[in-house]
Amino acid sequence: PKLVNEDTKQVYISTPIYYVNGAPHIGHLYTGIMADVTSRFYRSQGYDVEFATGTDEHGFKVQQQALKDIQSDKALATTTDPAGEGMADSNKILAFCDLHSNQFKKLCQVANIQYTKFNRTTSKDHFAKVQKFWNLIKENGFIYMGKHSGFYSVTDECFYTETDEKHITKIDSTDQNEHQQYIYTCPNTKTASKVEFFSEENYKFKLGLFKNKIKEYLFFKNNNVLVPPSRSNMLSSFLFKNIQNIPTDQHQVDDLSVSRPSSRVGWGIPVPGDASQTVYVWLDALANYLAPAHGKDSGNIDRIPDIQLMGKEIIKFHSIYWPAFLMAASDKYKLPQKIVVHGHFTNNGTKMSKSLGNVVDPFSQIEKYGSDALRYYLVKCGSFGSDNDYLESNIPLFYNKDLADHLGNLLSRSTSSKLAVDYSSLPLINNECVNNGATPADSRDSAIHTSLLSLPNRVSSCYADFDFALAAKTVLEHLAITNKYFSDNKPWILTRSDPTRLNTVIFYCLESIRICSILLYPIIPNKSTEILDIYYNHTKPADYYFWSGSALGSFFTSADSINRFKLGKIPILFNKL
Ligand code: ME8
Repeated sequence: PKLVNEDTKQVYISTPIYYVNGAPHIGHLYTGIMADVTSRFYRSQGYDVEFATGTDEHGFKVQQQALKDIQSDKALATTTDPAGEGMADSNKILAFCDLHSNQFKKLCQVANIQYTKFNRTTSKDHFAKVQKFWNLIKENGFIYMGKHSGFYSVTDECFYTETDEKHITKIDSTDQNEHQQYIYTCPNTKTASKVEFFSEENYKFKLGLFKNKIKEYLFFKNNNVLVPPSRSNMLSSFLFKNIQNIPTDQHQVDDLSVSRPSSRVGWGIPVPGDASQTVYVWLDALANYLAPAHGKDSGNIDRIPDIQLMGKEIIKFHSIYWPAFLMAASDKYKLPQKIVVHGHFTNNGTKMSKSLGNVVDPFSQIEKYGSDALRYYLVKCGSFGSDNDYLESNIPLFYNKDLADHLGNLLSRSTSSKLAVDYSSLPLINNECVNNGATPADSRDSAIHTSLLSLPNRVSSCYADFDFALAAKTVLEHLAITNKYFSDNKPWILTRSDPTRLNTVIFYCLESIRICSILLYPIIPNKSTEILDIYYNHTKPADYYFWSGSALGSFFTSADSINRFKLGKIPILFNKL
């Protein structure tokens, strides 16, 4: 598999920006970690990485929740209003947004998610971005004033389509404003949520005109944009209605309403030149991805993420609306190359979501198990193809079984002082075998030698394919081979009977630990750094996280590295959880 932008070695990776209507949960952390693994992997291959995440702070849903919390939560009302009386509603809403946005930022910090940009849609530069983007689309003639009536879902911040309306029922009650109430029952999950009926004037975007170009971009150009490709099923009904029976040119894609009356949704960015309308929260949010031009050949056009990660429920917004907006704004934009879509974490089979109130708090999980253990768990059991139940008991289980028993055990037994290894003999072995690709002199070393030699490439292809669970599994398999190699060769006997053979055996074990730590670095950066610090005397991980270059080549080649290794006191790195 190929990496993106192999010519420029620059990549821009993004996560969705999260609604601030509540605190972050495990699902949000999951996407952040998948994006962080991607970006650490790309850095390891020598790329200059831009990694953007952030918070989505406008729209009806946030506005509604903020007003509710401000009313009911005295603490929020007083802490956000130091002057006491008279703070404008919009300032209070902003204070509410600050509170939750900071929690998302804090989560990145404790989970070791190394973003380069944290976008907030309430920031000044975002305001300018959205208005500029709107104007480009408008000036190109793709936005017009129209009328829209239909059922609106506050949870999803979108109007339902005709097909969805089959699942909407009238219920026997009205809200405090005497509005008729409706319920939408999701045909897949059977969950019910409230929807409202609106009939209003708003600006519309000529989405229908882009149908064929979008199809070409997603399906016909052979660029494999969607990862995994099976996710395209979720778009077929939208783009093709019925692929088999209806000729595609006879199927109309409806235009999309892209503004809301400010009287209903005031919390947002005004439509340029018409303050009676607020820009639709999804157009507003998607514009967060536009980043300043970068690099020599980019001209003046904004940068678009090359790799976009997200949960499956927002695939339509990212693979249809977003490229359509971009195409409408300018034909110079370089469309996203990979739209990487993962399943949901569920709680006892039900999707974890703020609206349903069944979420797991990521902060307490990190406090309890440490960020590496949680990252490892999420990578191992989260899957891009399916949904997965969050099973807390598996966090210590996976950590102990895989990392402590395999990597930790190998590290402690190979560095035991009882073996009395003479490290100064190791470089010779290195130069003769692993480094120059020669076959080992002793056939007892063939299996581990071959496995170690091909490991970096095998693991790289898993990362490049976004199959991080398989990357970890591949490393673990090599560690299992190494542990068996250790036992089979009985170094505790060799130390008395055959010191030369002892050195060979220990060399392979130490090289395996070193290379496996580098390859696991994107997933468990803390532990890998601790281990690699024993090998390398470096102050920043950048020095050893490359594995496309010489860093992976060899370690036991200079007297300096041997001295460092000898002097380093090996601490017990893996305390079982
Ligand atoms: O949709 N399992 O924000 P959001 C896995 N603001 N991932 C989950 C998850 C779960 N149970 N729940 C949430 C929005 N996520 C918009 C996005 S982008 C221009 C605007 C993750 O707060 C997953 O990445 O509802 C999902 O797509 C995202 O959080 C939705 O976060």
